[in-house]
Amino acid sequence: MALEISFSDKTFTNTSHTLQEFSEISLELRRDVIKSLYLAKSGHSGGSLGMADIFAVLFFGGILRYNPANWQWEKRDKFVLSAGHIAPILYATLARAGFFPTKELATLRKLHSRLQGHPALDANLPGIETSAGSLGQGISIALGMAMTHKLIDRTDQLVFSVTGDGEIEEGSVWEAAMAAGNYNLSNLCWIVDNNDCQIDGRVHQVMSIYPIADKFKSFNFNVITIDGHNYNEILSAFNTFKENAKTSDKPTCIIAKTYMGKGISFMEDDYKWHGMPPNEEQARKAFNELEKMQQQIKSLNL
Ligand SMILES: Cc1ncc(C[n+]2csc(CCOP(=O)(O)OP(=O)(O)O)c2C)c(N)n1
Repeated sequence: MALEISFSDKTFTNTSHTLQEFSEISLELRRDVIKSLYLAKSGHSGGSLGMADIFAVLFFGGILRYNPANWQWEKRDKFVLSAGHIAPILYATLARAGFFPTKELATLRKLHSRLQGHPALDANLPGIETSAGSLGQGISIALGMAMTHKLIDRTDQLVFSVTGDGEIEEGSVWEAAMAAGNYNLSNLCWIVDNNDCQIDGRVHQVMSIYPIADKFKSFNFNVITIDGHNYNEILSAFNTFKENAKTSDKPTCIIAKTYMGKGISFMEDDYKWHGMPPNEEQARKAFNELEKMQQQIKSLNL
């Protein structure tokens, strides 16, 4: 029987959640990623799945301030996905936050869809602050937003941006880092998805970016290293950043140790899943694994 894909219209609130709830939200996001990539027959599975736990906390843990009903609300915090290729996790998150109907997730990468393979500003998808995909550029745009909020408009708006660890092999990101430190942009939270995987190998083998923490410290950042799949550590890092934004004159870098493909056994920690969608058999396996995980989470009563 052919695999039938549908998207529930469930949305999640941006408030405090239990660990159990965060696990369930992340599972839903992972399911959405698998579904939309399976339907698209192309796209980036590994990084999207690996960042699901961080997106769950950032968008549904009361960290990022946004209003899906009026998404261009002028006091909103900004989120910029510099690693534009992991758009599937951003789209799933925005849909589950109520920015647009969840059924639109079925249109990923289709002609004329608002959900292009990389976020596209001219597609007019609510929640997309900038186009991205050319690695290294989004973080400089985020930097500009942080400068505007802190130095020109003098508002308390925060700017969050995700870069990959392969992405930080791009030279321009270090100019952004230097400027963020130099201009004391304490309202900037730079999240590095440190899965040590990129398009064609291990990051440390392609071109080492280590030690990452020392590099950011030398550019005047507060650096927090976390397990990017541990909800308590993710929450605590974001709360520390929010405190830093008020009391410190340094930007914050969260180095999130993650696993590419996290949650799907045959994709985990394998760079070959950087830019590959699941085929039918793999999608079935993935749904089974996520279902099993859902049952386990229910029984754990976290
Ligand atoms: C300027 C630029 N060069 C090359 C690419 C092609 N490219 C897309 S993703 C990628 C690897 C990025 O690795 P990482 O940031 O670690 O992302 P992950 O593999 O963890 O998803 C490359 C080289 C690009 N999009 N932009």
